[in-house]
Amino acid sequence: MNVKASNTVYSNVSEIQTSHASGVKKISCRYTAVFLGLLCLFLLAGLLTLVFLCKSELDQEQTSYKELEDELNQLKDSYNDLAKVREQLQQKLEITRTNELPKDQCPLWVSFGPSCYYISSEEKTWEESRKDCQRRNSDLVIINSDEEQKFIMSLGKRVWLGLTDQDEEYVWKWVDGTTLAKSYWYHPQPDNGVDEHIEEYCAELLNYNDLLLKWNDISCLKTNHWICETVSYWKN
Ligand SMILES: [Ca+2]
Ligand SMILES: [Ca+2]
Ligand SMILES: [Ca+2]
Repeated sequence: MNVKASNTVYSNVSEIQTSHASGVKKISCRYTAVFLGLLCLFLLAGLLTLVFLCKSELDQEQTSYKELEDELNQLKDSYNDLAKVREQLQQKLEITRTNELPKDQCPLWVSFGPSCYYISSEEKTWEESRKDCQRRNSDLVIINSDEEQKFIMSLGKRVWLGLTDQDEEYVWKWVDGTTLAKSYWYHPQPDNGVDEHIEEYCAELLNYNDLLLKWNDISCLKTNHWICETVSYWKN
């Protein structure tokens, strides 16, 4: 082989090697492109899955919130219904209280109008008398009308009334907390014990003059008969 032929062979070999290297590079680029394309697809799929999961969770939370809202509305409706029932029961109770009780509702007490009355045979202080009434599920008598005043007067006893100005001088209140509206004081009562030199915080019904059975203020520590009144059904 001469030199020229030898150079030609080397030149061919070099071209083949260059061509081969170029082919390897092209294949490598294709694989990289395919790999990147697949990677993008996986990322896209992952992103879509994440969005789907988040949306499902959000939907579930919205559903739970809606259920809670419905439950709250049902509870509000139930509360309103119960409030109506309570109001109706209160009205019925009020009607029952204001209706005249049959006589057999006061088997041991005296019946008058809507109330039952217990008239004591003993004498006690105002406070002790009141406690006795409370033990009998009642309280000291409250005069609500002329008729009731006349009825209490007709019993002919000097008795405690459920009336006091212990909280504020000359502001007379009944034992149920109501302020005195119509009164039956025996003139010049109430005088707060101006001649007795002792504070007078409790009211009594006098009986020393049949024509003038009216009210007097007196020391709560004096002893008197007392009258209990209840407007409820008999409980003892
Ligand atoms: Ca009364
Ligand atoms: Ca007084
Ligand atoms: Ca007095």
